[in-house]
Amino acid sequence: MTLTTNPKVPAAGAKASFSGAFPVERLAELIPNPFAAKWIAECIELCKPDELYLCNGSIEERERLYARGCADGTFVKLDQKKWPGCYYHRSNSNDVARTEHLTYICTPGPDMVGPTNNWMEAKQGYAKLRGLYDGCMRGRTMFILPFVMGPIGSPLAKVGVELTDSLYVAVNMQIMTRMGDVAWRQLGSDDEFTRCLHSVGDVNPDRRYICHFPLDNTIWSFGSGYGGNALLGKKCLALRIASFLGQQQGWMAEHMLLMGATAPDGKKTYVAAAFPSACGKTNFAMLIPPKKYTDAGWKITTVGDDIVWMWVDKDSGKLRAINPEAGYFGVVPGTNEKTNPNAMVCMAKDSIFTNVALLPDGDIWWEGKSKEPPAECVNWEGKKWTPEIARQTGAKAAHPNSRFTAPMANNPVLDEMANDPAGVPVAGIIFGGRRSKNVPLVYQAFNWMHGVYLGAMLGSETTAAATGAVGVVRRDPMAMLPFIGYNIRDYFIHWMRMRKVMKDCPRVFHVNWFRQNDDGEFMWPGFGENMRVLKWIVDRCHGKAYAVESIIGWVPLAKDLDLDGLNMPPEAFEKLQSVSGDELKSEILGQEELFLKLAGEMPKEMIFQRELLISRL
Ligand code: GTP
Ligand code: SPV
Ligand code: MN
Repeated sequence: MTLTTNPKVPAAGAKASFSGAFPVERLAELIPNPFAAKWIAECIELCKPDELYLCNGSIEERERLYARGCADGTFVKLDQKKWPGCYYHRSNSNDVARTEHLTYICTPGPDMVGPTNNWMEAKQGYAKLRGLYDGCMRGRTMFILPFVMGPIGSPLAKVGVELTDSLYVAVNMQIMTRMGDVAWRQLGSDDEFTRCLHSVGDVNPDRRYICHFPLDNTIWSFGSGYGGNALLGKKCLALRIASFLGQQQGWMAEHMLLMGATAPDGKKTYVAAAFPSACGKTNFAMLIPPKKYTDAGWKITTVGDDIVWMWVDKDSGKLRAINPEAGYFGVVPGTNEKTNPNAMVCMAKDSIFTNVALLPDGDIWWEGKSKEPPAECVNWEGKKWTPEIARQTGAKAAHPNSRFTAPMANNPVLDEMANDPAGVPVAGIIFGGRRSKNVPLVYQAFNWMHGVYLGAMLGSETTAAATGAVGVVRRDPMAMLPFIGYNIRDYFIHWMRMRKVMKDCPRVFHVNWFRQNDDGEFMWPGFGENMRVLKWIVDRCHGKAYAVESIIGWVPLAKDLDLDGLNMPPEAFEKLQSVSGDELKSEILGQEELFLKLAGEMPKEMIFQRELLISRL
């Protein structure tokens, strides 16, 4: 049985594809596509693995791989009463987040990648990495993972084949993608698939390269086993390569969640939201509304929590979207029954936990799981951890970027369209960052072009999802700074041009759940209470809710947004929404960072939007 296959697609006529180890002589027989077989043979010759293991994504296969992983130390089987089907993995402590400074776009010349990407000349990139791959799988197994990104049958669905020497990557990819026969069937006799080669190497940051060759539809990743660096269907294919293809072919790949909001009258509105890494996408995508909303008939359903692919439907002229993934690779710390009960259900079975703390009885813990920490555990670094040690040294039990990998089929509020190849219509687009100062809770752009400007100028405090300093405000356009696979100038232009092919475009909004008062406390309760903001947004999409025009955009007054039952007096809300002249000036100065980076290449529409803002000020 294959997981998360679209039931609408007829079953394969052929027998289920092979799963397991096989000798190289059987390669041509077992790999149904000649282009894939040829490429795999070349990679085998380069990497020289001891064993080949073809995956078909079945549950039975996953159990076999978990058993292997428990035997070789990749996994620890958790207490199966508490965590049925769940396994624990601890990574190398130097390999716990995306490494943006080691991530490259490799093209013939630097102009294609622009000022926000690391560039490597393509031939040099291949040469450098070929040296690293040479013999790197001696004594190891090469797992062959055929997968599809996107609901089966969707016009945008893309096939990839990942070759990896990491068993951890193999099982994670089984959860995160649609794997096996579906991929071979979609590929047919074509050679259009993303060639994904991955080796953990010796997990040495000095020999770590995450290289993308968009012109060859190829990804070469070496030296890291971390999600975004190693699960190549995710950020590498579904964002960097896909954004490049989308720009060429007239569609969009974005770092967005996608959710449905069903109102009491039964009308469902889909919105997509771009927040940077570890800034609330998974939480927002699965939110459980406050009781009075559910009592009234509101319901939130999840299509996706991290990535969307969007295109303009020819007939309606409206934007539609799919989630290319089949699972969630979510931030664990801070997740509990109060903040995100649906995520707790998602990870309750058949999931992988990476870099949380392990208890002696096979249970797990993380900061924010419960008020009471365990008396003793082994932390993400494999060291003894007690609350006392934490007090003395500041050591964390779970790494701040510890993650769960869970099948989206586990989600109790999975949207009924999540597997539908036709996708869902997008009525609203939300941009949001993590901003402790200066940025209000919510406002709406005047129009698409102004919305593109707001997205382009998005600022956010850096998080533990990428290595480097945490808490520094940086410009993260559309939450895509680390994921645009080409020149950001062309990316902005692509966003503006999309308007021309839409008959009716989504309304655009800006939110910030993270504003703090002078005591460093969050001014907005967040999580489920974000429903109140979402309701205003949904109503605005249908031309219903009230707002007043301000310098920055359309803003709700206290009376326009439902604060009933929140213990938030109107003055507190106005404070949360207010932006002083000085705050706005400092924000405009902060945007300068991006203008300087693009130097003379910032599209003139963006310069015009800034001039308009300054003149309003
Ligand atoms: P990636 O998977 O890295 O792309 O992250 P994400 O955008 O899905 O972020 P996620 O929902 O996992 O949230 C990241 C962190 O922000 C978690 O620790 C959450 O508890 C916290 N968080 C999410 N939503 C809110 C909110 O509304 N208010 C506050 N204060 N914290 C939040
Ligand atoms: C992010 O960093 O935005 C993530 C986690 O969603 S990873 O897939 O590792 O990039
Ligand atoms: Mn993400």
